[in-house]
Amino acid sequence: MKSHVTILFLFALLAVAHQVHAAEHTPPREASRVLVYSQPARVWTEALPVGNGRLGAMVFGTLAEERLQLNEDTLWTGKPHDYSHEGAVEVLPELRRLLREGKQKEAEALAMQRFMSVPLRQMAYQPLADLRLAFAGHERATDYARRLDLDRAIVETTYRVDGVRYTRETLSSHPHQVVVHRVSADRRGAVNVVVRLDSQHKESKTVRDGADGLRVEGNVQADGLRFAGIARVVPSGGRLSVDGSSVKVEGADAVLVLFAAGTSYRNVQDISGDPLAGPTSALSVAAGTAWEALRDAHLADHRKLFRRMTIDLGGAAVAGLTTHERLAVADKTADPALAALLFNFGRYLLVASSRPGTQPANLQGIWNDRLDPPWGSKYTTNINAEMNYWPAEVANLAECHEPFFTLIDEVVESGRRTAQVHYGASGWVLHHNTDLWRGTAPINNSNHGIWPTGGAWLCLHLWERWRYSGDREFLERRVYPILKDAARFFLDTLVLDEKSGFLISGPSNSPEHGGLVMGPTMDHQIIRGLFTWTAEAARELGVDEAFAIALDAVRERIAPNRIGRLGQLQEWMEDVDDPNNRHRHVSHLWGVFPGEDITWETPDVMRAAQRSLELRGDGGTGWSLGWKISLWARFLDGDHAHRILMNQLTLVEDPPDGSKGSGGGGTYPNLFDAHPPFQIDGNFAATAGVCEMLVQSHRVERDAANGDTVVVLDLLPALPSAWPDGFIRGVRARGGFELELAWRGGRLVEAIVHSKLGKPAILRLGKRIATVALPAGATGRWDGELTSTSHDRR
Ligand code: FUC
Repeated sequence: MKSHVTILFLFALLAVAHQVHAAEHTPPREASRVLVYSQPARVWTEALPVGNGRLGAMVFGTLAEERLQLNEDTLWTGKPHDYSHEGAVEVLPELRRLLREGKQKEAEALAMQRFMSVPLRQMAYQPLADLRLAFAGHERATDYARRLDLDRAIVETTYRVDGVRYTRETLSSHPHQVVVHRVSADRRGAVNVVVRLDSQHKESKTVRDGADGLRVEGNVQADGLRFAGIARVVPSGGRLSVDGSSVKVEGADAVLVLFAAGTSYRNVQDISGDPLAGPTSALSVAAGTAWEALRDAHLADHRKLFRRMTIDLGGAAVAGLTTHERLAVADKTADPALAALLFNFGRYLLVASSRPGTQPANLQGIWNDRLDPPWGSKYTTNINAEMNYWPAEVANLAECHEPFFTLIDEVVESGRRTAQVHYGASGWVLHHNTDLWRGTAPINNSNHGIWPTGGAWLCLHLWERWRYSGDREFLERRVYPILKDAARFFLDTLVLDEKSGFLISGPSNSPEHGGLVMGPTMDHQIIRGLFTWTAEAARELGVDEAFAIALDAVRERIAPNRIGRLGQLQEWMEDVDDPNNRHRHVSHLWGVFPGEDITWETPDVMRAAQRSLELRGDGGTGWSLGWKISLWARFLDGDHAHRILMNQLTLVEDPPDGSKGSGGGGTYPNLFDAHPPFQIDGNFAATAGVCEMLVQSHRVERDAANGDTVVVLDLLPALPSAWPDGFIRGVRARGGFELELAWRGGRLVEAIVHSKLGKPAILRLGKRIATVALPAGATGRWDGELTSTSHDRR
C-alpha cells in the first residue's frame, strides 16, 4: 500500500444493520419528493410522466378534457433491417489517405457516397395513442392542485366543482402492465365522464371493444409495426353505455379507466407478434382487480426500487410555491431541496422508463408525443444513451441498467456485420447512433456519423456493472466476450500515424465537432479504457493471457493525451483548439468522466483537462450541463459543479402555440431536461452528478508488494458550500459498497459503510484515510468528526 499520513482509523463495526433497514422505509421530505402545480398543463412539457418501463403516459390534468398521451416502448418506424453499405471497406484506405493529406472535405464527400449507412438515417420512436376523458362543466373548477409524488409514482389532480371534490389519480403499473386512471368524488353518484381513445397514426382506427371498452389498432407504415391499445372502463355505481367511439359513464361514485397496449415487435428480427395478445391478457387480470389492490401492488413495486436511496440537501424557503415557481426563482432563492428533487426525479424517471425486459430509455425515455420527434427519439451513443445510464449503478437502480445490456447484446450482432462490411475487421463496431433495429453503420452525415467508438463506450457499462457488483458469472458470460470482440475490432483498425509514430483511430471525429479527422483524443481515451478493462477481465477470469499481453502492448502505442499551447488538453492530434469555442460536446474530457484515463495521478494532464473545460464555459445544452456537473466533481470543485447544476435548473418554457422553446439548456416546468427540446439524458446526468459530488469510488490504490488493488471510497469529494448540511443514504460504490453519509456545517459527521462483497477499501476524506475491512454483509460506522474541503486531496 502506498504510504499515507494515516490520521484516523477506528472503523468500528457496529450492529447498525437494522437501523439501515428501517431507514429504507423513510421517504425524503416533501420539497425534495413532490412536484406540485396549481394549474393544468398548457403544453406537453408541463404534463407529468408516469411509466412502468414500457407503457408511458403524460398526464395533463386538464379540466374539461383530461388527456393521457400514451406510449409503448417498441413502437417505432421501420422494420428489421441491415443498414450496412456493401463495398464500404473499399474506400477506407482512400478516406485515410485524404485525411492524412489534409483533404477533409474530399474525404467527407467520398464517405457520403460510399461509406454511409443505407438508408442514411435511422428510424424514429413513435407515439401510440391518446386517452381523452371529457368532464362536462369541470372547467368551472376551483381549489385546483396537481402533484406527482415521486415516492408514490402517482399523478394526482384534485379540484372542486359545485361543492364536490374530485380526485383523479394516474399510475403506470409494472406488476399489472396497465396504465390506471381513477376518477372519484366525495359525493356519491357525482362522476360523469365520456372516455375516448384515438391515435395520431393515419392508418389507425378506434372501435368498441366488448361491453365496456374501446380499442385502437393501426400500423406505423404498411410493412412495419402494428399496434393495439385497449381502454376498459370500470365504474363503481352509475350507468355505462358504449357507442362506436366513446364510453359514457353517468352518475358513478368512481370510475377506473384501464389502458394496455402492445405492438407486433417480438425481437430485432421479427415483427410478427400479435399486438393484442399482451393487452388482452393484462386487462383480463387488471379489470378484475380492485383499485386499492392495483394501487398497492404498484406502490410496493415502485418503492422497492425508489426507496433504496434517500437524499437531503437541506431545507428550503419555498413553502407554498409550486414547482414551476421554484424553478422560476431558483437563481435568486437558496432552495437546495430543488436540487434534491431533481436528483430524485432522475431516479424516478429511470424506474419509469427502464425495467428488465423493456427497451432501454431512449432520448426521451419512453415519453414522446410526436410522429417526427427530435433526433428520432433514438439512441445517440456519442454521449446521450450512455448518459441515461450514468445513475443506474451508483444511484442504486442496477436492475434498471439491464435493458441497456440487452441492447448491447443486440448491437454486437449487427455490429459484427458493420465491422466486416465497412472495415474488413473482426469483432464488432457501433457508430454514433442506434435505433430499435440496432443499426450500427455510420448515419446522417460523414462529418459526424463516422465515429467508431460508440460500441467501446457501451462496454464501460458492462465493466461498471462488474465493478459495482463483483458478479463473476456476469463478467464471464456477458462482459468478457463482448469486450474481447470490441477490442479485436480496434486491434484490426488502429493505424500508424507516420508523423507522430503513434497508433491512432480513424476516420473518425471528435463528436460532433470539427468534422472527419484521424485520431481524435476521445477515441484514444476510450480505446485505452477498453483495452485496460478487457485485459483486466481476462486476468480476473484466468483466460487469454497472450491476448491480454497484446492489448497491454498495443495500448502503450496509442497516441497519448497531449497538452496544447493554451495549457489545454488537445481535442485532436494537432494543437488547434479554439479558445473561443463553446461547443456543447466536451468529448476529449471523456477521460476524466465517465472514463478514468485522466486522474489526479497525472496532475498536469488533469489540470489541462480542467483548462479545456474552463475554456468551453459554464453553458450548454441540457445534457452538456449534466456532463459538466460530473466533470467539475472529478476536478474536486464542488462549488463549480453546483453552479452548473444551478444553470441546469434554469426554467425553460415551451410556448403554448405548439412550437418548441429554444436557447441554452435548462429545465421545463415538469422537471424534464431541456436540451431544448426535451431530452431526458440531462435528467439522468444530474442524478449521477450529485452522486459524483458526494461520493467517488473510481480510484484504486495498488499494493506495491502483490499488485492487488483496493478501492478508494472518496467521501464528499466535491461538497458545495451551498449544501452545508445534509445526508445521503443508499449510494453505491465500486467494490460492492453501499454508503450513508451525514454532514453538518460542511463537515462529515457520520459514515456508514455496508459491504456486500467483503472486499477491503480505503475511506478517504481529504488527505485522511481509514481502512475498511468488513466481512461480506457487514455494516460499519464511523462517527468521529471529519473535515472535508473540496480541494485538499489533489
Ligand atoms: C447529439 C448532440 C445533440 C443532441 C443529439 C440527440 O447529436 O450533439 O446535441 O443531443 O445528440
